[in-house]
Amino acid sequence: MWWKESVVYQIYPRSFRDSNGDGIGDLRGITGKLDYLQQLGVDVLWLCPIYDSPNDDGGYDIRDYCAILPEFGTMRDFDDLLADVHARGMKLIMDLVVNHTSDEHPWFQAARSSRDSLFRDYYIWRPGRHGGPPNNWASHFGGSAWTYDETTDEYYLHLFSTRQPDLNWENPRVREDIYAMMRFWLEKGVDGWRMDTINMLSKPPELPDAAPRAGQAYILAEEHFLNGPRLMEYLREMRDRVLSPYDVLTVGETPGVTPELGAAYTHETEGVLSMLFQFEHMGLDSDPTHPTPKWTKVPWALSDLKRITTRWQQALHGQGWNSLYLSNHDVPRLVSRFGDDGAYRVPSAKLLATFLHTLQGTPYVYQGDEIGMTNVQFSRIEEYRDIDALNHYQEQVVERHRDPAEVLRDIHAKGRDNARTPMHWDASPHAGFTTGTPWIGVNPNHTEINVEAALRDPDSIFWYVRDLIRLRRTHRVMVDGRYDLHLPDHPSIYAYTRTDEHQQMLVVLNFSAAPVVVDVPQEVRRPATRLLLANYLAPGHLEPTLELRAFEARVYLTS
Ligand code: TEU
Ligand code: CA
Repeated sequence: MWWKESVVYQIYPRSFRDSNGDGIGDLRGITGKLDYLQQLGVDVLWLCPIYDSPNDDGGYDIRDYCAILPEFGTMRDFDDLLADVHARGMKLIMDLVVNHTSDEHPWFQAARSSRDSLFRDYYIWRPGRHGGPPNNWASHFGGSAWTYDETTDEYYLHLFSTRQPDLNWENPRVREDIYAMMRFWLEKGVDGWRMDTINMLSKPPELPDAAPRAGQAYILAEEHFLNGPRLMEYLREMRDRVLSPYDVLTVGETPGVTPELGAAYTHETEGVLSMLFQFEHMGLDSDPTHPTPKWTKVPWALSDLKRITTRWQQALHGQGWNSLYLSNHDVPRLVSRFGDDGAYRVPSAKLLATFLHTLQGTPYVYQGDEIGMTNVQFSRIEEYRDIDALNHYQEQVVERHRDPAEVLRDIHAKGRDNARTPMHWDASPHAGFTTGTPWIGVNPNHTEINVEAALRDPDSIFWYVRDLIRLRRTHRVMVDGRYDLHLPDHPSIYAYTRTDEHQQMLVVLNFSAAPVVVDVPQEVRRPATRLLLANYLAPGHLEPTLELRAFEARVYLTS
Protein backbone atom coordinates (compact mmCIF):
# COMPACT_ATOMS: atom_id res chain seq x y z
CA MET A 1 0.00 0.00 0.00
CA TRP A 2 1.83 3.05 -1.29
CA TRP A 3 0.19 5.42 1.18
CA LYS A 4 1.83 3.71 4.13
CA GLU A 5 5.20 4.97 2.96
CA SER A 6 3.98 8.43 2.05
CA VAL A 7 4.21 11.80 3.71
CA VAL A 8 1.23 14.05 3.03
CA TYR A 9 1.41 17.83 2.78
CA GLN A 10 -1.85 19.68 3.42
CA ILE A 11 -2.50 22.80 1.37
CA TYR A 12 -5.05 25.46 2.27
CA PRO A 13 -5.29 26.88 -1.26
CA ARG A 14 -6.68 30.30 -0.31
CA SER A 15 -3.53 30.96 1.74
CA PHE A 16 -0.77 29.12 -0.09
CA ARG A 17 0.28 31.29 -3.00
CA ASP A 18 -1.52 33.90 -5.14
CA SER A 19 -0.40 33.86 -8.78
CA ASN A 20 -2.43 36.78 -10.15
CA GLY A 21 -2.39 39.49 -7.50
CA ASP A 22 -6.04 39.36 -6.41
CA GLY A 23 -4.98 38.52 -2.85
CA ILE A 24 -6.33 34.98 -2.97
CA GLY A 25 -4.20 31.88 -3.27
CA ASP A 26 -4.96 29.78 -6.36
CA LEU A 27 -4.17 26.60 -8.29
CA ARG A 28 -1.47 28.14 -10.46
CA GLY A 29 0.12 29.39 -7.26
CA ILE A 30 0.33 25.78 -6.08
CA THR A 31 1.73 24.54 -9.41
CA GLY A 32 4.40 27.24 -9.16
CA LYS A 33 5.57 25.86 -5.82
CA LEU A 34 5.86 22.18 -6.68
CA ASP A 35 9.67 22.44 -6.82
CA TYR A 36 9.60 23.66 -3.25
CA LEU A 37 7.37 20.79 -2.10
CA GLN A 38 9.52 18.27 -3.89
CA GLN A 39 12.58 19.73 -2.22
CA LEU A 40 10.89 19.10 1.14
CA GLY A 41 10.35 15.52 0.03
CA VAL A 42 6.61 15.10 0.59
CA ASP A 43 4.95 12.90 -1.99
CA VAL A 44 1.21 13.41 -1.52
CA LEU A 45 -0.58 16.73 -1.62
CA TRP A 46 -3.99 17.16 -0.01
CA LEU A 47 -5.92 20.14 -1.28
CA CYS A 48 -8.59 21.62 0.98
CA PRO A 49 -11.78 22.28 -1.05
CA ILE A 50 -11.25 24.04 -4.38
CA TYR A 51 -14.82 23.61 -5.65
CA ASP A 52 -17.31 26.29 -6.58
CA SER A 53 -18.61 27.72 -3.32
CA PRO A 54 -20.02 30.92 -1.80
CA ASN A 55 -17.23 30.51 0.75
CA ASP A 56 -19.32 30.79 3.89
CA ASP A 57 -17.03 28.22 5.57
CA GLY A 58 -13.73 28.33 3.72
CA GLY A 59 -15.08 26.29 0.79
CA TYR A 60 -16.54 23.51 2.97
CA ASP A 61 -19.89 24.72 1.63
CA ILE A 62 -19.97 23.40 -1.92
CA ARG A 63 -22.24 24.79 -4.62
CA ASP A 64 -20.96 22.62 -7.47
CA TYR A 65 -18.88 19.49 -6.79
CA CYS A 66 -17.60 19.30 -10.35
CA ALA A 67 -16.51 22.90 -10.92
CA ILE A 68 -13.51 24.86 -9.70
CA LEU A 69 -14.09 28.03 -7.69
CA PRO A 70 -13.27 30.79 -10.21
CA GLU A 71 -11.08 32.58 -7.62
CA PHE A 72 -8.90 29.47 -7.58
CA GLY A 73 -8.70 29.12 -11.36
CA THR A 74 -10.21 26.88 -14.03
CA MET A 75 -10.60 23.16 -14.61
CA ARG A 76 -7.73 23.52 -17.05
CA ASP A 77 -5.56 24.87 -14.21
CA PHE A 78 -6.58 21.88 -12.14
CA ASP A 79 -5.73 19.42 -14.91
CA ASP A 80 -2.36 21.10 -15.35
CA LEU A 81 -1.65 20.89 -11.64
CA LEU A 82 -2.61 17.21 -11.50
CA ALA A 83 -0.47 16.40 -14.55
CA ASP A 84 2.53 18.23 -13.09
CA VAL A 85 2.12 16.51 -9.72
CA HIS A 86 1.98 13.11 -11.45
CA ALA A 87 4.93 13.91 -13.70
CA ARG A 88 6.98 14.38 -10.55
CA GLY A 89 5.93 11.01 -9.17
CA MET A 90 3.76 12.67 -6.56
CA LYS A 91 0.06 12.15 -5.82
CA LEU A 92 -2.85 14.47 -5.19
CA ILE A 93 -5.83 13.94 -2.95
CA MET A 94 -8.93 16.09 -2.71
CA ASP A 95 -11.34 17.03 0.05
CA LEU A 96 -14.65 15.14 -0.05
CA VAL A 97 -17.35 17.18 1.70
CA VAL A 98 -20.54 15.13 1.52
CA ASN A 99 -22.16 15.47 4.92
CA HIS A 100 -23.59 18.76 3.67
CA THR A 101 -23.65 21.09 0.68
CA SER A 102 -23.94 24.85 0.36
CA ASP A 103 -27.43 26.30 0.62
CA GLU A 104 -26.69 27.56 -2.92
CA HIS A 105 -26.31 24.04 -4.32
CA PRO A 106 -29.02 23.41 -6.94
CA TRP A 107 -30.23 20.38 -4.94
CA PHE A 108 -30.97 22.57 -1.96
CA GLN A 109 -32.44 25.35 -4.06
CA ALA A 110 -34.89 22.82 -5.48
CA ALA A 111 -35.46 21.13 -2.11
CA ARG A 112 -36.45 24.31 -0.33
CA SER A 113 -38.74 25.50 -3.13
CA SER A 114 -41.57 23.08 -2.31
CA ARG A 115 -42.42 20.12 -0.10
CA ASP A 116 -43.19 18.25 -3.31
CA SER A 117 -39.82 18.90 -4.92
CA LEU A 118 -38.08 15.79 -6.24
CA PHE A 119 -35.09 16.97 -4.25
CA ARG A 120 -36.93 17.56 -0.96
CA ASP A 121 -35.57 14.31 0.50
CA TYR A 122 -32.00 15.18 -0.41
CA TYR A 123 -31.94 17.09 2.90
CA ILE A 124 -33.34 16.59 6.38
CA TRP A 125 -36.59 18.48 7.02
CA ARG A 126 -38.82 18.39 10.10
CA PRO A 127 -41.74 20.42 11.40
CA GLY A 128 -41.05 22.64 14.42
CA ARG A 129 -41.87 21.69 18.00
CA HIS A 130 -43.69 24.11 20.35
CA GLY A 131 -42.86 27.01 18.07
CA GLY A 132 -39.13 26.17 18.09
CA PRO A 133 -36.70 23.81 16.35
CA PRO A 134 -37.53 20.07 16.06
CA ASN A 135 -34.97 18.99 18.68
CA ASN A 136 -32.26 20.43 20.95
CA TRP A 137 -29.24 19.77 18.75
CA ALA A 138 -26.58 22.48 18.49
CA SER A 139 -24.59 23.44 15.42
CA HIS A 140 -20.76 23.20 15.61
CA PHE A 141 -20.72 26.90 14.87
CA GLY A 142 -23.07 27.91 17.72
CA GLY A 143 -26.84 28.11 18.13
CA SER A 144 -29.42 25.55 17.00
CA ALA A 145 -28.62 22.96 14.32
CA TRP A 146 -31.96 23.81 12.68
CA THR A 147 -33.00 26.75 10.52
CA TYR A 148 -36.61 27.57 9.82
CA ASP A 149 -37.46 27.95 6.15
CA GLU A 150 -40.55 30.05 5.56
CA THR A 151 -41.41 28.90 2.03
CA THR A 152 -42.35 25.42 3.17
CA ASP A 153 -42.83 26.08 6.90
CA GLU A 154 -40.32 23.47 8.04
CA TYR A 155 -36.84 23.37 9.54
CA TYR A 156 -33.74 21.89 7.90
CA LEU A 157 -30.84 20.31 9.75
CA HIS A 158 -27.30 21.71 9.57
CA LEU A 159 -24.59 20.38 11.89
CA PHE A 160 -22.41 23.29 10.76
CA SER A 161 -23.40 26.74 9.49
CA THR A 162 -26.96 27.61 8.56
CA ARG A 163 -25.62 27.79 5.00
CA GLN A 164 -24.45 24.14 5.13
CA PRO A 165 -27.62 21.99 5.07
CA ASP A 166 -26.97 18.29 5.88
CA LEU A 167 -27.57 15.82 3.09
CA ASN A 168 -29.96 12.96 3.78
CA TRP A 169 -27.83 9.84 3.29
CA GLU A 170 -30.87 7.65 3.96
CA ASN A 171 -31.96 8.61 0.45
CA PRO A 172 -30.34 6.23 -2.09
CA ARG A 173 -30.51 8.89 -4.80
CA VAL A 174 -28.27 11.15 -2.73
CA ARG A 175 -25.76 8.36 -2.44
CA GLU A 176 -25.91 7.59 -6.17
CA ASP A 177 -25.29 11.23 -7.05
CA ILE A 178 -22.35 11.48 -4.66
CA TYR A 179 -20.84 8.28 -6.07
CA ALA A 180 -21.20 9.62 -9.61
CA MET A 181 -19.40 12.79 -8.57
CA MET A 182 -16.60 10.73 -7.02
CA ARG A 183 -16.21 8.74 -10.25
CA PHE A 184 -15.86 12.02 -12.15
CA TRP A 185 -12.78 12.91 -10.10
CA LEU A 186 -11.40 9.37 -10.15
CA GLU A 187 -11.57 9.36 -13.93
CA LYS A 188 -9.55 12.55 -13.92
CA GLY A 189 -6.90 10.62 -12.02
CA VAL A 190 -7.04 11.99 -8.49
CA ASP A 191 -5.37 9.72 -5.96
CA GLY A 192 -7.93 9.78 -3.19
CA TRP A 193 -9.73 11.88 -0.64
CA ARG A 194 -9.62 13.33 2.77
CA MET A 195 -13.24 12.75 3.79
CA ASP A 196 -14.68 15.64 5.72
CA THR A 197 -16.73 14.76 8.85
CA ILE A 198 -17.29 11.35 7.28
CA ASN A 199 -18.55 9.71 10.46
CA MET A 200 -21.44 12.19 10.70
CA LEU A 201 -23.26 10.83 7.62
CA SER A 202 -25.74 8.59 9.42
CA LYS A 203 -28.22 10.06 11.87
CA PRO A 204 -30.86 8.02 13.69
CA PRO A 205 -34.06 8.79 11.70
CA GLU A 206 -36.03 9.68 14.85
CA LEU A 207 -33.44 12.41 15.61
CA PRO A 208 -33.73 12.10 19.39
CA ASP A 209 -32.93 14.99 21.72
CA ALA A 210 -29.45 15.06 23.19
CA ALA A 211 -29.21 14.56 26.96
CA PRO A 212 -29.90 17.98 28.50
CA ARG A 213 -27.04 19.89 30.08
CA ALA A 214 -27.50 22.65 32.65
CA GLY A 215 -27.39 26.14 31.21
CA GLN A 216 -27.34 24.97 27.57
CA ALA A 217 -30.28 25.49 25.24
CA TYR A 218 -28.65 23.55 22.40
CA ILE A 219 -26.31 20.63 22.74
CA LEU A 220 -23.75 19.16 20.37
CA ALA A 221 -25.46 15.78 19.99
CA GLU A 222 -22.31 13.80 19.20
CA GLU A 223 -23.76 10.64 20.78
CA HIS A 224 -26.41 10.69 18.03
CA PHE A 225 -24.66 11.93 14.90
CA LEU A 226 -21.15 10.44 15.25
CA ASN A 227 -20.67 6.84 14.04
CA GLY A 228 -24.42 6.55 13.47
CA PRO A 229 -26.43 3.38 12.83
CA ARG A 230 -25.89 3.07 9.06
CA LEU A 231 -22.41 4.60 8.78
CA MET A 232 -20.56 1.33 8.12
CA GLU A 233 -23.16 0.32 5.55
CA TYR A 234 -22.70 3.60 3.64
CA LEU A 235 -18.93 3.40 3.75
CA ARG A 236 -18.93 -0.22 2.59
CA GLU A 237 -21.23 0.71 -0.23
CA MET A 238 -18.90 3.57 -1.22
CA ARG A 239 -15.90 1.25 -1.06
CA ASP A 240 -17.52 -1.49 -3.11
CA ARG A 241 -19.35 0.66 -5.63
CA VAL A 242 -16.82 3.45 -6.17
CA LEU A 243 -13.39 2.99 -4.66
CA SER A 244 -12.48 -0.68 -5.00
CA PRO A 245 -11.27 -0.65 -8.63
CA TYR A 246 -8.85 2.19 -7.80
CA ASP A 247 -5.68 2.23 -5.76
CA VAL A 248 -6.49 5.36 -3.77
CA LEU A 249 -5.81 6.82 -0.33
CA THR A 250 -8.83 7.62 1.79
CA VAL A 251 -8.48 9.38 5.12
CA GLY A 252 -11.60 9.95 7.17
CA GLU A 253 -12.00 12.95 9.39
CA THR A 254 -13.60 11.21 12.35
CA PRO A 255 -14.07 13.01 15.65
CA GLY A 256 -15.18 10.78 18.53
CA VAL A 257 -13.58 7.60 17.21
CA THR A 258 -11.96 5.25 19.74
CA PRO A 259 -8.89 3.13 18.89
CA GLU A 260 -11.16 0.07 18.71
CA LEU A 261 -13.47 1.71 16.16
CA GLY A 262 -10.44 3.17 14.38
CA ALA A 263 -8.97 -0.31 13.97
CA ALA A 264 -12.27 -1.51 12.48
CA TYR A 265 -12.69 1.41 10.07
CA THR A 266 -9.12 1.09 8.77
CA HIS A 267 -8.76 -2.67 8.99
CA GLU A 268 -6.40 -4.08 6.33
CA THR A 269 -8.98 -6.40 4.81
CA GLU A 270 -12.40 -5.53 6.27
CA GLY A 271 -11.93 -1.77 6.63
CA VAL A 272 -13.64 1.07 4.78
CA LEU A 273 -10.93 3.75 4.94
CA SER A 274 -7.16 3.65 4.43
CA MET A 275 -6.69 5.67 7.61
CA LEU A 276 -8.41 8.30 9.70
CA PHE A 277 -7.88 11.44 11.74
CA GLN A 278 -8.69 10.67 15.35
CA PHE A 279 -9.33 13.65 17.61
CA GLU A 280 -8.35 12.57 21.12
CA HIS A 281 -5.11 14.57 21.25
CA MET A 282 -6.87 17.64 19.84
CA GLY A 283 -8.77 17.95 23.13
CA LEU A 284 -5.65 17.85 25.35
CA ASP A 285 -5.65 21.57 26.07
CA SER A 286 -9.42 22.04 26.40
CA ASP A 287 -11.73 21.92 29.41
CA PRO A 288 -14.23 19.14 28.57
CA THR A 289 -16.71 20.29 31.26
CA HIS A 290 -17.18 23.70 29.63
CA PRO A 291 -20.22 24.23 27.33
CA THR A 292 -17.87 25.06 24.43
CA PRO A 293 -14.69 23.08 25.20
CA LYS A 294 -12.95 24.01 21.97
CA TRP A 295 -12.77 27.69 23.00
CA THR A 296 -11.10 26.91 26.33
CA LYS A 297 -7.38 26.66 26.83
CA VAL A 298 -5.93 24.72 29.75
CA PRO A 299 -2.36 23.44 30.24
CA TRP A 300 -1.92 20.05 28.62
CA ALA A 301 -0.14 17.11 30.23
CA LEU A 302 2.55 15.02 28.57
CA SER A 303 1.14 12.00 30.40
CA ASP A 304 -2.11 12.42 28.42
CA LEU A 305 -0.28 12.69 25.11
CA LYS A 306 1.65 9.51 25.94
CA ARG A 307 -1.49 7.65 26.98
CA ILE A 308 -3.48 8.62 23.87
CA THR A 309 -0.64 8.08 21.41
CA THR A 310 0.36 4.77 22.93
CA ARG A 311 -3.21 3.45 22.80
CA TRP A 312 -3.55 4.35 19.11
CA GLN A 313 -0.11 3.05 18.19
CA GLN A 314 -0.82 -0.29 19.87
CA ALA A 315 -4.46 -0.73 18.84
CA LEU A 316 -3.80 -0.23 15.13
CA HIS A 317 -0.50 -2.13 14.90
CA GLY A 318 -1.02 -5.02 12.49
CA GLN A 319 -4.74 -4.17 12.33
CA GLY A 320 -5.36 -0.83 10.67
CA TRP A 321 -3.29 2.25 9.94
CA ASN A 322 -2.78 5.57 11.75
CA SER A 323 -2.57 9.01 10.29
CA LEU A 324 -0.27 11.27 12.26
CA TYR A 325 -1.05 14.93 12.68
CA LEU A 326 -0.63 17.72 15.20
CA SER A 327 -2.19 20.52 13.18
CA ASN A 328 -4.46 21.36 10.26
CA HIS A 329 -6.58 24.26 9.00
CA ASP A 330 -9.01 23.93 11.95
CA VAL A 331 -6.65 24.21 14.89
CA PRO A 332 -3.89 26.49 16.22
CA ARG A 333 -0.32 26.25 14.94
CA LEU A 334 1.43 23.26 16.47
CA VAL A 335 4.49 25.13 17.73
CA SER A 336 2.28 27.65 19.55
CA ARG A 337 0.09 24.92 20.97
CA PHE A 338 2.41 22.04 21.88
CA GLY A 339 5.83 23.70 21.75
CA ASP A 340 7.16 27.17 22.57
CA ASP A 341 6.69 29.85 19.94
CA GLY A 342 9.05 32.26 21.76
CA ALA A 343 12.66 31.56 22.69
CA TYR A 344 12.49 27.85 21.83
CA ARG A 345 10.52 28.05 18.61
CA VAL A 346 13.13 26.32 16.48
CA PRO A 347 14.09 23.46 18.80
CA SER A 348 10.49 22.83 19.85
CA ALA A 349 9.23 22.81 16.25
CA LYS A 350 11.96 20.28 15.42
CA LEU A 351 11.01 18.20 18.45
CA LEU A 352 7.37 18.12 17.38
CA ALA A 353 8.37 17.19 13.84
CA THR A 354 10.52 14.37 15.23
CA PHE A 355 7.52 13.08 17.18
CA LEU A 356 5.23 13.32 14.15
CA HIS A 357 7.54 11.53 11.72
CA THR A 358 8.84 8.72 13.94
CA LEU A 359 5.52 7.17 14.91
CA GLN A 360 3.77 4.38 13.02
CA GLY A 361 1.34 5.80 10.48
CA THR A 362 1.29 8.31 7.66
CA PRO A 363 2.52 11.79 8.69
CA TYR A 364 0.62 14.92 7.62
CA VAL A 365 2.54 18.20 7.39
CA TYR A 366 0.31 21.27 7.40
CA GLN A 367 1.52 24.13 5.19
CA GLY A 368 3.88 26.45 7.05
CA ASP A 369 4.64 24.01 9.84
CA GLU A 370 7.82 23.05 7.99
CA ILE A 371 9.13 26.58 8.67
CA GLY A 372 7.67 26.84 12.17
CA MET A 373 4.87 29.33 11.50
CA THR A 374 3.09 30.47 14.67
CA ASN A 375 -0.35 31.62 15.79
CA VAL A 376 -1.39 35.12 14.81
CA GLN A 377 -2.78 37.74 17.17
CA PHE A 378 -5.14 40.19 15.49
CA SER A 379 -6.29 43.04 17.71
CA ARG A 380 -9.79 43.53 16.30
CA ILE A 381 -12.53 41.06 15.44
CA GLU A 382 -12.86 42.72 12.02
CA GLU A 383 -9.48 41.24 11.07
CA TYR A 384 -10.73 37.66 11.53
CA ARG A 385 -12.43 35.79 8.69
CA ASP A 386 -13.43 32.39 10.08
CA ILE A 387 -17.18 31.95 10.50
CA ASP A 388 -16.62 29.93 13.68
CA ALA A 389 -14.66 32.78 15.31
CA LEU A 390 -17.08 35.44 14.08
CA ASN A 391 -20.11 33.50 15.37
CA HIS A 392 -18.38 32.90 18.69
CA TYR A 393 -17.67 36.62 19.07
CA GLN A 394 -21.24 37.52 18.15
CA GLU A 395 -22.65 35.06 20.68
CA GLN A 396 -20.29 35.88 23.54
CA VAL A 397 -19.81 39.63 23.16
CA VAL A 398 -22.90 40.90 21.41
CA GLU A 399 -25.46 38.52 22.93
CA ARG A 400 -23.91 37.62 26.29
CA HIS A 401 -21.99 40.85 26.92
CA ARG A 402 -18.72 39.19 27.78
CA ASP A 403 -15.53 41.28 27.81
CA PRO A 404 -14.39 41.57 24.15
CA ALA A 405 -10.73 41.38 25.16
CA GLU A 406 -11.37 38.06 26.85
CA VAL A 407 -13.17 36.61 23.82
CA LEU A 408 -10.41 37.82 21.51
CA ARG A 409 -8.00 36.00 23.80
CA ASP A 410 -9.92 32.71 23.23
CA ILE A 411 -9.88 33.31 19.50
CA HIS A 412 -6.17 34.01 19.55
CA ALA A 413 -5.50 30.84 21.53
CA LYS A 414 -7.82 28.44 19.72
CA GLY A 415 -9.23 30.04 16.56
CA ARG A 416 -8.91 28.48 13.12
CA ASP A 417 -7.53 31.62 11.47
CA ASN A 418 -4.24 30.94 13.31
CA ALA A 419 -3.61 28.30 10.67
CA ARG A 420 -5.13 30.22 7.77
CA THR A 421 -2.95 33.31 7.47
CA PRO A 422 -0.94 33.39 4.23
CA MET A 423 2.12 31.21 3.81
CA HIS A 424 5.40 33.06 4.37
CA TRP A 425 7.56 32.82 1.27
CA ASP A 426 9.90 35.73 2.00
CA ALA A 427 10.34 38.85 4.14
CA SER A 428 8.67 41.28 1.73
CA PRO A 429 5.51 43.18 2.83
CA HIS A 430 2.95 40.46 2.06
CA ALA A 431 5.43 37.66 2.66
CA GLY A 432 5.72 36.92 -1.08
CA PHE A 433 2.20 35.46 -0.91
CA THR A 434 0.63 38.09 -3.12
CA THR A 435 1.43 41.31 -4.94
CA GLY A 436 -2.06 42.54 -4.07
CA THR A 437 -3.91 42.82 -0.77
CA PRO A 438 -4.17 39.47 1.01
CA TRP A 439 -7.69 38.25 1.91
CA ILE A 440 -6.57 37.90 5.52
CA GLY A 441 -3.70 39.66 7.27
CA VAL A 442 -0.20 38.22 7.05
CA ASN A 443 1.44 37.34 10.36
CA PRO A 444 3.90 40.19 11.10
CA ASN A 445 6.58 37.68 12.11
CA HIS A 446 7.02 36.69 8.44
CA THR A 447 10.00 39.05 8.32
CA GLU A 448 11.86 36.51 10.41
CA ILE A 449 10.00 33.24 9.71
CA ASN A 450 9.85 32.55 5.97
CA VAL A 451 10.81 30.03 3.31
CA GLU A 452 13.61 32.08 1.82
CA ALA A 453 15.33 32.40 5.20
CA ALA A 454 14.70 28.71 5.96
CA LEU A 455 16.29 27.53 2.72
CA ARG A 456 19.36 29.68 3.37
CA ASP A 457 19.89 28.38 6.92
CA PRO A 458 21.33 24.84 7.08
CA ASP A 459 20.00 24.52 10.66
CA SER A 460 16.45 25.49 9.78
CA ILE A 461 13.31 23.56 10.63
CA PHE A 462 12.77 23.03 6.91
CA TRP A 463 15.96 21.04 6.38
CA TYR A 464 15.34 19.10 9.57
CA VAL A 465 11.90 18.05 8.35
CA ARG A 466 13.41 17.18 4.98
CA ASP A 467 15.88 14.90 6.82
CA LEU A 468 13.05 13.21 8.74
CA ILE A 469 11.17 12.52 5.52
CA ARG A 470 14.32 11.08 3.94
CA LEU A 471 14.95 8.85 6.93
CA ARG A 472 11.45 7.39 6.58
CA ARG A 473 12.24 6.53 2.96
CA THR A 474 15.51 4.81 3.81
CA HIS A 475 14.55 3.15 7.12
CA ARG A 476 11.73 0.68 6.83
CA VAL A 477 11.52 0.45 10.62
CA MET A 478 10.09 3.97 10.69
CA VAL A 479 7.17 2.84 8.57
CA ASP A 480 6.44 -0.61 9.95
CA GLY A 481 8.29 -1.04 13.23
CA ARG A 482 6.38 -1.89 16.39
CA TYR A 483 5.99 0.97 18.89
CA ASP A 484 6.94 0.51 22.54
CA LEU A 485 6.80 3.16 25.22
CA HIS A 486 9.69 3.59 27.67
CA LEU A 487 9.96 5.68 30.85
CA PRO A 488 6.14 5.80 30.94
CA ASP A 489 5.97 7.94 34.08
CA HIS A 490 8.67 10.49 33.29
CA PRO A 491 7.04 13.94 33.54
CA SER A 492 8.94 15.61 30.69
CA ILE A 493 10.65 12.89 28.63
CA TYR A 494 8.72 10.98 25.98
CA ALA A 495 10.79 7.97 24.92
CA TYR A 496 9.79 5.13 22.62
CA THR A 497 11.28 2.56 20.31
CA ARG A 498 10.24 1.32 16.90
CA THR A 499 11.35 -2.23 16.29
CA ASP A 500 11.35 -4.69 13.41
CA GLU A 501 13.32 -7.85 12.75
CA HIS A 502 16.36 -5.91 11.52
CA GLN A 503 16.56 -2.65 13.39
CA GLN A 504 15.54 -0.69 16.42
CA MET A 505 14.99 3.03 16.47
CA LEU A 506 15.02 4.84 19.81
CA VAL A 507 13.39 8.27 20.05
CA VAL A 508 14.01 10.44 23.11
CA LEU A 509 12.17 13.75 23.36
CA ASN A 510 12.42 16.37 26.09
CA PHE A 511 9.02 18.04 25.90
CA SER A 512 10.04 20.86 28.27
CA ALA A 513 12.14 24.02 28.35
CA ALA A 514 14.03 22.71 31.40
CA PRO A 515 17.20 20.64 30.89
CA VAL A 516 16.80 17.02 32.00
CA VAL A 517 19.30 14.33 32.91
CA VAL A 518 17.91 10.88 32.31
CA ASP A 519 19.24 7.32 32.57
CA VAL A 520 18.58 5.29 29.46
CA PRO A 521 16.45 2.32 30.54
CA GLN A 522 18.25 -1.04 30.57
CA GLU A 523 15.87 -2.59 28.03
CA VAL A 524 16.99 -0.21 25.27
CA ARG A 525 20.73 -0.08 26.01
CA ARG A 526 22.23 -1.99 23.16
CA PRO A 527 25.77 -1.99 21.82
CA ALA A 528 26.46 -0.16 18.56
CA THR A 529 23.62 2.28 18.87
CA ARG A 530 24.33 5.41 16.91
CA LEU A 531 22.78 8.82 16.68
CA LEU A 532 20.72 9.22 13.51
CA LEU A 533 19.28 12.68 13.96
CA ALA A 534 19.06 15.34 16.65
CA ASN A 535 18.02 18.96 16.94
CA TYR A 536 21.21 19.95 18.83
CA LEU A 537 24.81 18.83 18.43
CA ALA A 538 25.01 15.57 20.36
CA PRO A 539 27.44 12.64 20.87
CA GLY A 540 27.37 10.10 18.05
CA HIS A 541 26.68 7.08 20.25
CA LEU A 542 24.07 6.31 22.85
CA GLU A 543 25.43 6.95 26.34
CA PRO A 544 23.94 5.38 29.48
CA THR A 545 22.95 8.82 30.78
CA LEU A 546 21.59 11.54 28.54
CA GLU A 547 21.73 15.25 29.26
CA LEU A 548 18.98 16.83 27.25
CA ARG A 549 18.60 20.54 26.69
CA ALA A 550 15.36 22.53 26.18
CA PHE A 551 13.11 20.64 23.74
CA GLU A 552 15.98 18.39 22.72
CA ALA A 553 15.08 15.51 20.40
CA ARG A 554 17.31 12.57 19.55
CA VAL A 555 16.79 9.62 17.29
CA TYR A 556 19.12 6.60 17.64
CA LEU A 557 19.43 3.50 15.52
CA THR A 558 20.62 0.01 16.41
CA SER A 559 21.15 -2.31 13.49
O1 TEU B 1 -14.27 20.00 10.37
C1 TEU B 1 -15.14 19.30 11.18
C2 TEU B 1 -14.83 19.20 12.63
O2 TEU B 1 -15.22 18.22 13.22
C3 TEU B 1 -14.18 20.23 13.42
O3 TEU B 1 -12.81 20.14 13.55
C4 TEU B 1 -14.67 21.62 13.16
O4 TEU B 1 -13.84 22.33 12.30
C5 TEU B 1 -14.72 22.37 14.45
O5 TEU B 1 -15.56 21.68 15.30
C6 TEU B 1 -15.26 23.75 14.22
O6 TEU B 1 -14.79 24.54 15.27
C7 TEU B 1 -14.44 19.91 9.00
C8 TEU B 1 -13.50 20.86 8.28
O7 TEU B 1 -12.19 20.49 8.53
C9 TEU B 1 -13.82 22.26 8.71
O8 TEU B 1 -12.93 23.18 8.16
C10 TEU B 1 -15.24 22.55 8.28
O9 TEU B 1 -15.62 23.80 8.79
C11 TEU B 1 -16.21 21.50 8.79
O10 TEU B 1 -15.76 20.18 8.60
C12 TEU B 1 -17.51 21.60 8.05
O11 TEU B 1 -17.35 21.15 6.74
CA1 CA C 1 -5.26 34.60 -7.02
